[in-house]
Amino acid sequence: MSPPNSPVYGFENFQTKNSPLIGRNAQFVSDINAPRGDGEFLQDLDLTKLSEGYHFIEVRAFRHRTDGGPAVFSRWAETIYVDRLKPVSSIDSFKPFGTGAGDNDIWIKSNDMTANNVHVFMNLPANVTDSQIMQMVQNGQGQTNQLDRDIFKTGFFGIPNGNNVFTIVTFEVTGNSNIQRITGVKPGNARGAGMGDLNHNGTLSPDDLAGTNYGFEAVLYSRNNSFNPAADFNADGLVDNRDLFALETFVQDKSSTVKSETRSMVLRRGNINGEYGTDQWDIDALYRRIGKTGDIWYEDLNVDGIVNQLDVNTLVRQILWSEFGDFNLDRKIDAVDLGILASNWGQSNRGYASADANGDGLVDAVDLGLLSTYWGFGVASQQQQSIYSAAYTLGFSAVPEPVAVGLFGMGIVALGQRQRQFNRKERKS
Ligand SMILES: [Ca+2]
Ligand SMILES: [Ca+2]
Ligand SMILES: [Ca+2]
Ligand SMILES: [Ca+2]
Repeated sequence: MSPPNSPVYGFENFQTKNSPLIGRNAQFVSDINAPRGDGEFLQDLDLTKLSEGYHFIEVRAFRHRTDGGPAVFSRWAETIYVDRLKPVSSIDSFKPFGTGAGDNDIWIKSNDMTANNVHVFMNLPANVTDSQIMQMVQNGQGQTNQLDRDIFKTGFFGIPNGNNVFTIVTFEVTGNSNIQRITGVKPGNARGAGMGDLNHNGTLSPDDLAGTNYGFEAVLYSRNNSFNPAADFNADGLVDNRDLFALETFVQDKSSTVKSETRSMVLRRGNINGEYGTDQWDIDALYRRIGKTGDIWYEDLNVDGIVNQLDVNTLVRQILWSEFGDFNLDRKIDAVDLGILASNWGQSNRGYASADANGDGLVDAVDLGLLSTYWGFGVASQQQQSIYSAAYTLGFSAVPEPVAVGLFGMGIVALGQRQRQFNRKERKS
């Protein structure tokens, strides 16, 4: 250990390579007669142990000296900038100014204090690319002012009430930059009624939903080429079916016109084949498109990136408010649907309206199984009847024997009741 007054106090020797021109003897003491090195000194540094930002390296080079006098050395110092990570910023606070609703200064904090320039944008659509954002920065848009070492500030007029998206572009002295999209930002002082009030005028009315160039439907069908914070219910910076379905839940306690406008909008989203509203033929079309790749925006109803049975489930349940086996889409599974199944029993090339519930074109035990699983769906309890009783009511001639056998096979019909049906068949024939 060197004493504090030593010129090497606090310094370490080079470890990676230490090859002075004046070599060292067997006692590891500098010796003018020892073999010479090449004069190179190298030291690997573990910069992961250093924080982001500026650090200082100082090197002291000592001249060989044989008379025991004071050390002769020269000093070389260099500033280094450790830049392992992208510069990360966060929203520090909103500070209302003036009296306008939603007029706020936004303070942005450079988390590691390495930022030397910050730009910020409000509610950019998700489809705006990083390179487009960098071009906007190049054009001088979104510039903030540095208020303190780690605080950058700018102001926005009329920030809407909703799940706003703030896109922060942070630069550090090395020129490194970072683009962050912060979603679900709700300043305390905001403009409008919030979710669903897309024009931020304080009320959720049908014009906020459809038939306008700013309503929910316009934003939804822009496929994220436009954005509105009052439409982003799940606060992910996107406006898609997840928000559409959340909107429908949200409006259930709103006016009947708002509810019916929303219902119409949800139904329109299920119009897979683009014809005649949303009906059984859209279920057929979606079944045929299972596994589709490429542009699947229309078919990927549950927005999970693939087209599969889950999208049909979404169409039948979330969009049509129905269940598998409701072949006439009256939101009830009852004797009418059983009659449709019975009259198509054993047929092929059938669609949903003709009792093919699972999309394989066949009307068979699988479809009967689905119908019986959801039997009584949407039917008030006092009006419910058992599936066998419905079959009986239909008259056995209307229920082909294989259907009845299918029902028996599933254990739905008791033996005595089956006997009655056979008797009925005999009477009729
Ligand atoms: Ca969303
Ligand atoms: Ca899907
Ligand atoms: Ca029905
Ligand atoms: Ca089928």
